[in-house]
Parts: sequence; structure tokens; C-alpha cells
Amino acid sequence: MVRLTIDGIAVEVQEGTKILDAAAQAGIKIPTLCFLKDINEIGACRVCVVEVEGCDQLVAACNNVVEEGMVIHTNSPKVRETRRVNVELILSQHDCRCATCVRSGNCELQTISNDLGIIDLPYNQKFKKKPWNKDFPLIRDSSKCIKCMRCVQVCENVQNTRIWEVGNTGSRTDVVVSLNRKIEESDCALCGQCITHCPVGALRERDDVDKVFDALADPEKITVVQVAPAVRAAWGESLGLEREAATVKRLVAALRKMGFNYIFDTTFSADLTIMEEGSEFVEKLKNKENNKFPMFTSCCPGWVRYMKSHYPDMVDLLSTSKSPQQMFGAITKSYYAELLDVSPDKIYSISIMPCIAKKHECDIPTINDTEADKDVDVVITTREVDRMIRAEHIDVANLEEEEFDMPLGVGTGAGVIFGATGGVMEAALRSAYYLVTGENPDPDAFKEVRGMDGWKESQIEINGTVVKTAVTSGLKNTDKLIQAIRNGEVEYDFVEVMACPGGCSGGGGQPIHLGQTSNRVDNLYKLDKEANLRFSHENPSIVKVYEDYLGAPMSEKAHKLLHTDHES
Ligand code: HC0
Ligand code: SF4
Repeated sequence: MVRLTIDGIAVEVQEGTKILDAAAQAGIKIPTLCFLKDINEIGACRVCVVEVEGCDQLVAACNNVVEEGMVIHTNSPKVRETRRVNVELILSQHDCRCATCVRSGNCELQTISNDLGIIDLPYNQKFKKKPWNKDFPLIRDSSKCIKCMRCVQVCENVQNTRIWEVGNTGSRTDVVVSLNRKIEESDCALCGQCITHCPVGALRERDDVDKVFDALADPEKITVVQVAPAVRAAWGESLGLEREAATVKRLVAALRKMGFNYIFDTTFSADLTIMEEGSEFVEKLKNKENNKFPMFTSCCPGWVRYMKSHYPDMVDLLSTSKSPQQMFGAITKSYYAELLDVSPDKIYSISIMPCIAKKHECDIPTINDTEADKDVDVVITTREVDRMIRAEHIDVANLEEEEFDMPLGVGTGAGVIFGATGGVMEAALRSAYYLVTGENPDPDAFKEVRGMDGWKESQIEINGTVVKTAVTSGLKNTDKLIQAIRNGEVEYDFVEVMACPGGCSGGGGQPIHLGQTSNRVDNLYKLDKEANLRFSHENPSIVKVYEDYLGAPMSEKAHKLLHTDHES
């Protein structure tokens, strides 16, 4: 153990502890800006500097370890003044027009500047605005970048993708798309983790809110909106709502107030995905010798993009089932258009997702299989729907809860847990067990696949057949798993991959509050536990859509509408 004094408090911590962590253990908060625990500990911004007695220079608290007998001052006049100058210099290179910034109110630079009492900009502002493809789902504004390197590190060290790199040196240092590429030429998976880890407004999603407002104002359009599983666990965070108050039914009430004609639940089509993907898997298993394994889930478009660019020779291992978002779009513009007795082109289909990659998925040419132009017309993120709610001045806290519309508003607990890592696998196993044995398992029988670990394994016996499964989230974890499969170190029958750590709950379109993913995941499992229906095959709307329209899972019609070959 190491003994030291921080701000007059005697502290005893383990050897190797960083000054920042030692201070936190003593209840002292040192401000940080570029720091991200275990991801970016480079001390670049110099906001966390502290004074160590006997040291001429101030030291960064995030990447210097404690030493026996140290006497540290975290907020002395010298520290305060240095921090202030450091932040003023950062501001001199940052476009400080906060009023029009997407991160205003949730910006770490804004908070630190305010906390340090900076109420004027003493240096001339010099910032660069570089051209960017505004049609791409991920938008970068170079004039907001503070070169903290968080995006570079998250992309490389968590997502194994290396889209960003440092260009130039000295005062011209910049973050650029690597290998001199344009973003649209790069292999960006569109997971959006760089956005959620950016402390400022340098990275954001393409804003599609106006398209939705235009559709709502167009009397010729019937607006049909779907709400993804993980959105319900997070939408209240940026509206200041307590988790208990931010129910999905309250979100439904807000959407109805905004004027959406039909408000449905993506958990319905998550259940539909289970019917198709579960049946596809069971069919493959029946003829094991003639099929290649493992079968990979295909519902995460970030993962599908990653596989296409990094492992193109393995694309045929992806399940052909479309994602719930796209199944929903296809059902909306076929079955539901028929129920409404309108042409599919009259329907404008909107999807609220925790995800950036979904904005790309709905534009993949071969994903659209109905008579309409596009099965899903526009995708907005959880952050964008929150902005719409604010723009409409809806007092969500005082809204009465309302129900989804019918029949596509019914989902099971199995569909809800799609938004958590392991959830798709667990939901699939619940129904696969039923499809093989004709009996339901205990709904909690496959709990092993829950939890935030990056790579989880389980073996499950169904009617004498042992099924080996794995679940992974985060693309670096995924890469390790694929390498192990390719090297013959592991063998699985069924693998779930989600690009974002923790699954969609930690998606790149979610409100930006780092450290919230596991709370969101817990919330989804709680909703599953409390649900009346916990098996996808028991969803009455699913039973009906097969009876009245699709016939059976994997039928010709189901194939046409609900499956894809992942070719483009
Ligand atoms: Fe997901 Fe999905 S679970 S990818 O994370 O499968 O975005 O929430 O909507 O489509 O259902 C995202 C979340 C979805 C889809 C579902 C799947
Ligand atoms: Fe999108 Fe979810 Fe995949 Fe992340 S894990 S890229 S949020 S689908």
C-alpha cells in the first residue's frame, strides 16, 4: 500500500494507483476532459493537472501513479490558473457557438469552462471547418474537435476498426479519416461509438428530424412509427426523467401527441425475427453435415458491415433473416397496408432506433422487398426523438401513459431483451426449444448468456442435441472470437454478435451518458421478467400474421419479405 496526502486528507491506496483514482477514493473529484478510463489515459488536455509538493511542474492526474509520501494539491491557485489557461487555449481552437451545437447542455467542454468560471474568450478563435459528406449517417465537424483522441482510441481499441487517425503535427494536429480516405470510402461500421465517446459536438448522427416533421405535416402521408427495444431503456435520460417515469407507454403518449398515426413496437418484429431465425437454425441443425456452422445473427447492421469489410469470405454464415427493423418495414408496407386498404406508397414508415447503422441499413437496395420504394423510409435515433419531444415542448413528465396501437404493437419479453447483449440468443433459444420439443422451457433457463462480458459461451441440450452458442459484443471482442473460430480453437453452432459494447442498449444513437449501458440492460431484463408473454411464438399478433398472411416461418412469402442474401 502507498500512503499520501491529497488536499490535506491522508489516503492509503494500492501501489500503481493513478492520482485521479486515489483522489476519487478520498472523495475528491479532479476534473478531466480527454480521459476515458482504460481507453484514453494520455493526459493530452492537461485539465486534470495537480500540484505535487517538491515537483516544479504540474502533473496530469489521469496517467501518473501515486508515490509514497506524496503531498498533492488538486485545486491550489496555481492548479486553478493553469487549468483555466489550458481550457482557454482549447477554446481558442474550438467553434464556441454553443447555441447551435447539438451537444449544448451535455458537453464536457462547456461544463468545464463554466466550472472554471471562464466567461470570456481571451484568445482569438482559429478553427477549421473541413468539408464532409452530409449524406453519410455519421457527421464530423472539424471545427468542434478538441483533439482529445477519444474517438481514435475507442475506434481502434474497443472496435478494432481504425477509422480515425492523427494528421499533421504541432498546432496543426488534426483528427482525420485514416489512410487518406473519405468517410464513405472507409470501412466504418457505423456503430457510432465515436459519437457517444466524444466529449463535445465534433461527432454526431445525420439529423433526419426534419424529414419526420415534414411527413407528420403532410396530410397525404400515413405515418407509421416503430420503437426499438433499447430505446425504452434510455429515452428519458436526456429529458431529465427518472427511469421509473420514462416508460415506453409514456413515450407512446408523446409520439401520439406529436401526431404519428400509428405507433407500433419493434419488439413485435423481434418476435417475428425469432420465428424466422429460430426456424432457420433448427432447419440447419437437422441437416448438420451439409451445412456450415456457426450461424451468425444478422440483426445488427454494424456487425454486418464489419463482417462484409473484414471477413467477406464468411458472409454466407450470416442468418438470412432480416433485422427486426427491416422485417417491421416489410410487414408495414405489405400486410398492414392491406389491413388499412391503402397503397404501400401512402405509408411513411419511421423507425426510432438506438443506432446509427440502422440509418444505413434502411437504404441498402436489396433490403427492400415490398412494392413501395423503401420499407423503412427514415430512421431517427433515441437522441433525435428526444430533440423532437423538446422541440414540441411536450411536458413528458406529466403525460398519462398510453398503449401502442394494434396489431403490430404487441411484443413479448423475449423481443424486449433483443436490446441487450445476449438477448437475441436467449430469445431464440426459448423458441428453438419449443420448435424442437413442442414444449416451453423455463423462460429463465438460458440465463447463462446474460451479462456484460464481451465473450460468453454456453452449451444447451435440446432433445438430446447439444447446441454450442457464443455471444459477443464490441467489435474487438468479435474479432477475437472470429480469429479463434478460424484457427479452430473454438467451435460453435450459433453466435450472436452486436457491434456495440453491451448491445443496442449501449448503441451509438443513445443519449450520451457514459456508464449507463448496464443500467439500461438491467431495465430490459426487468421488463422481460414482468412481461405476461415471454416466448416469441406465443405473441398473438405473430400467430395471426402467420395464419392470415405469411403461412408459416420460412414460407415463400416469408422468404420474399423477411429474408435477404446480404449481397449489397
Ligand atoms: Fe436493436 Fe434490433 S435489438 S438491432 O439493438 O435484432 O438498433 O433496440 O431495434 O432491428 O428488435 C437496434 C435495439 C433493434 C433490430 C430489434 C435486433
Ligand atoms: Fe446498432 Fe445495436 Fe448494432 Fe450498435 S449493437 S450497431 S446500436 S444494431
